[in-house]
Amino acid sequence: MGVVNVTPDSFSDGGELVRPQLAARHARKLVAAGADIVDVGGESTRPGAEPVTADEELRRVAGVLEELDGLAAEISIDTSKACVAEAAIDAGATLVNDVTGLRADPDLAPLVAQRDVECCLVHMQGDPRTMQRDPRYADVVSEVKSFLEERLRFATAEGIREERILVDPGLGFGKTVQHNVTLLRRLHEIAALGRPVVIGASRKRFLGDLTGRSDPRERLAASVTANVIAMGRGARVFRVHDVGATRDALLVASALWSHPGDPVTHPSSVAASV
Ligand code: HH2
Repeated sequence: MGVVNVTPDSFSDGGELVRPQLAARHARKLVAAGADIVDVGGESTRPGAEPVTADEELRRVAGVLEELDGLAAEISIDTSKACVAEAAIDAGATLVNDVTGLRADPDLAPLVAQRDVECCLVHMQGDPRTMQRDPRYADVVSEVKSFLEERLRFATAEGIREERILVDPGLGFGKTVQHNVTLLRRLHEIAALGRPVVIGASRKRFLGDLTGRSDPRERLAASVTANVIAMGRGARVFRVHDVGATRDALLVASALWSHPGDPVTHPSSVAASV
């Protein structure tokens, strides 16, 4: 899944793609580089971001979606607003990526159900304005897993077919570095929910903290590594800014890890067997 942020303030690429033609060209490049899905977003959810109005968000994404008519990839709309999702679905989007896990807008779940599109349920503690102020968990993995289980029950009760639902532990959404690391280490517990796991590690701040790289654009190796390890632990969709490098790494890693259950998947087992 390649990221197309049509926002002036996204943390790693804000302001680059505010013109629809530029955003659409970028989306086509991501598809040429191997993206199966492009995720179009008109509202930044970076820590501290201010919410945007529905009109403004619609205005940002509508032009891009129009330009993407006939794209050879699935279109995902990164929104928590039903009116934005509806316009995107009308324009050809088949996946609604909601970082609030269908909690922000009561009209969104019925829309997804009625239009029979896919949706991604993301875990977030708090909201983007406040989520990085001292997030706390007794056990981050079991709490994220219980949240996603509850959201899955909610979504299916709203009439969304289970096979249409993806889940995402929400790296960076109300999590410290250690919370993100623990989630990635124990991602197989989230994968045990039985729905495809989406992972959004690309260029995120915890990778900067682990590597000392303050510029998000210098976090490519860190991002690719996180995605490869996440794949070994059950992730199936990788939301990334750098599609080509990620694709190559995932292809090579999956060729070498031809048996997902193989103990060699886990570096600790490699160390133990050497
Ligand atoms: N992360 C961001 C936005 N949308 N969606 C999913 N499913 N998972 C994520 O981890 C995720 C997401 C934040 O990253 P980005 O879009 O690059 O930045 P911004 O929110 O500043 O636009």
